[in-house]
Amino acid sequence: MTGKFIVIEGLEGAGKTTAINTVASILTQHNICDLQFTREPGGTPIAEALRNIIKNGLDDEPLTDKAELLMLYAARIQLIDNVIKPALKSGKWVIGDRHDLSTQAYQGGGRQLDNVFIKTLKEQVLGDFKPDLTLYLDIDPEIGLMRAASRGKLDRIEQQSLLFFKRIRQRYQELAKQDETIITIDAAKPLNNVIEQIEQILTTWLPKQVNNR
Ligand code: T5A
Repeated sequence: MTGKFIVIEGLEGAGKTTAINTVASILTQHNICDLQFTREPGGTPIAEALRNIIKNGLDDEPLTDKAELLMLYAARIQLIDNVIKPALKSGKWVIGDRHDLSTQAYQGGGRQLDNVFIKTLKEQVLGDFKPDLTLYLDIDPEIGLMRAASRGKLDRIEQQSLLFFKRIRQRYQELAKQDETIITIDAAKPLNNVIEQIEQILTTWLPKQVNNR
């Protein structure tokens, strides 16, 4: 019996932390208690070191957009091969704070890197590995960034322009429409409503997965 991989996606301040806790609590209520939590970029010592560079830079050396992209895939494959795949194989369910959809949205939409380049890299690095379910928390970047800013100092990516985040949201929305495993949640609603939306989605989705295990 292999586990399932559920990913939470969205802009900064979308409420991913609450969503992750909600998913974990619903899984536990369904007697799925062996959970592995991951975050991207990060989740292994090498991937965490890359996360630090991606979020904060290093010694004022400019980090190019292509180098950022390559680091994200390096971090991702470290995490997939060393943590996610072994966990799934052992029957654990994995709850991911971001995954490849972030790259499609941030580096493809936000940074406007060439989509063919990203697609080729993705295919070569990830093959056909993908989440079983992605919950995309859709939020206007002005609201999300305001929430994120209330926590204090902004990191390298959070300091980008509003236009950058608008492009990211647009790419997220486009990709969510094209893939039925990505479900959009209105994250502008109050937290209790966001929790209700997640409960409704999982209540429909989970029985099908558990029966297929
Ligand atoms: N990145 C990542 C890429 O560019 N490419 C990639 O491929 C990947 C994987 C990662 C950064 O790297 C980039 C994206 C990111 O810039 P991160 O810290 O993992 O950084 O991600 P962030 O999005 O920056 O994390 P945040 O903590 O900002 O977002 P969350 O987790 O969505 O926000 P959360 O849950 O902490 O909520 C923020 C605040 O808002 C409140 C919460 O209580 C909290 O105070 N809030 C609400 N308030 C009212 N109503 C609601 N519905 C609310 N939901 C949350």
